[in-house]
Amino acid sequence: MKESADPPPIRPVPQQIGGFVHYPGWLDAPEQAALRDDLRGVVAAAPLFAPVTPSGKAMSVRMTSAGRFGWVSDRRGYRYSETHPNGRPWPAIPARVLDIWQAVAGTDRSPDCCLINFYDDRAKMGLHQDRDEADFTQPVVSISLGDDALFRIGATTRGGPTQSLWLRSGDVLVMGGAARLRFHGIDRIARGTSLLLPNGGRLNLTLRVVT
Ligand code: MD3
Ligand code: FE
Repeated sequence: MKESADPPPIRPVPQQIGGFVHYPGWLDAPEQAALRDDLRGVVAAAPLFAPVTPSGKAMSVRMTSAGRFGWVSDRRGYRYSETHPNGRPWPAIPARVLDIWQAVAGTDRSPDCCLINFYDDRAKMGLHQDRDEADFTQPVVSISLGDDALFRIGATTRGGPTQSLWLRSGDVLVMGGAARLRFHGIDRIARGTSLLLPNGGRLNLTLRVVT
């Protein structure tokens, strides 16, 4: 017998937080599972790698990308690259991911980079700005899957006041306007808060227009 179709998702009311737009639970459980399965295909084609900072330290987050450009870091520096460290082009951004961008980004342009960050329960990302893209009027869209993460948002200058927000599986966050250049980072992951990823941890997708 055919399984019954998933009911249509109920989309959350967006929450404005410091110029960011947060959609808690934008993706329902079946959508999260479908996205996780799409990402298994991406990671099979472009394996997660542990980036090294220009100073030679290993980052605790593992990464890969989809789309024309991926983000890489090694002793030569941080940059966008059209190839994985293994020399091959990145796989395409899954259609389901592009649909989310279409629904929330509010721009006619399409993302040309989908960075995939994987956090185990010890991984974190220090406060930084995203400023390697050519056009800061284009928003960045983040999609969270798996364990909860404590996200910290600062000012547009280092050392300003910060505020914190938990990002949960299925949440979507849109950074546009002046918020596009705010410092941000991940302080910690709350182990065991989601069953989406069988071995735990968190996947974050960030969609960007690079050129
Ligand atoms: C605010 N990733 O990959 S997503 C990154 O959860 C990054 O993996 C974090 O910061 C993560 O660069 C945070 C939320 C996010 C992403 C991009 C932003 C916030 C942002 C760009 C500008 C301002
Ligand atoms: Fe960032």
